[in-house]
Amino acid sequence: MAPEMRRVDAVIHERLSSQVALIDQISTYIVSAGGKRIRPRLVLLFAQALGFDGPERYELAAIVEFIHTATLLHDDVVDESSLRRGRATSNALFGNAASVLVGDFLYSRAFQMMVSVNRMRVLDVLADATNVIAEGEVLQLINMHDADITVEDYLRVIRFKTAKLFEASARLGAVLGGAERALEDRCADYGRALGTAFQLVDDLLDYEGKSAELGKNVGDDLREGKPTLPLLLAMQRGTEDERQLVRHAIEHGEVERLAEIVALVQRTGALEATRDAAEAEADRARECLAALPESQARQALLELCVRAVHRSS
Ligand code: GRG
Repeated sequence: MAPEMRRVDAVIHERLSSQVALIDQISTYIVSAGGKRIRPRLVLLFAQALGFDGPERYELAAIVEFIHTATLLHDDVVDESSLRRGRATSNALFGNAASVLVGDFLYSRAFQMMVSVNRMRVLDVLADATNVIAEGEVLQLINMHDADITVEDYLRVIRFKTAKLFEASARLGAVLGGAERALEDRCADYGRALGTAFQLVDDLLDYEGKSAELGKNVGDDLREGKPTLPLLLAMQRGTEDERQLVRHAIEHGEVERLAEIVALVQRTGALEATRDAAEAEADRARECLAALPESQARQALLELCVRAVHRSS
């Protein structure tokens, strides 16, 4: 994939340009910090698996990365995060207003690029996906500091805020590949399951990972009072005192007792159970690939299922 991804990066850098220096500065700052580029990879791999090799694939791959980057810029403001991709966040460096506005620039640039692809189905998929992502963030906001949300409530949030863009990326590859609707839906199901697995692991790494490897601050979720699956499961499995400890942390967003809570999440098996849930989603994703003919791209999609679960960043 390396030469393919270099082509995507070339499109990304070409399309970042703006006459406004601050936009150039911030967008280049965040994009050049890297990132795993998983969503563009999904577009390319599904297009390739279905035999499409037109140049629109690079454009669509860059579009989903722009949308992803816009959501990161906005998310770091909402969450008041200070570290992303191993660097100070854009909001920490340039301020909230500049970060939100450059996020808007990237988001609207993505829509300009979509129009240039000139396919109604592409606009349809991405207009729907971005709307659902925004709904997911608002749902998450409503759930903040609420220790009584259910696992289903939590899963709904992560399917909306994270899995939806994975789903759209996979679907777009299938659209380019001229897949019939049933096959397109299978490809989208893969993206949705992979994205769900990916966010489950993101949430467990917040308790298990190391900030240096993760490129962001461990414990941020607890600081914000985010009721993620590791905490929900620890509450289900702990003693009454332990439940109260976690409930208090969610309701007040405290990190003073982070070490105690990490130990509890580990002791109760909540981390393992979260990883099991991610494995189950990855298995679901794998099953969807049976609909594709054998190819190197299909193999790479299978490998992504392993990497989404067994990763440290
Ligand atoms: C602009 C459409 C739009 C919506 C704004 C703030 C917001 C609404 C959405 C945020 C959604 C969000 C950031 C979800 C988390 C997704 C996630 C797991 C991000 C990290 O993805 P990685 O690990 O990042 O792929 P890298 O750095 O590798 O690119």
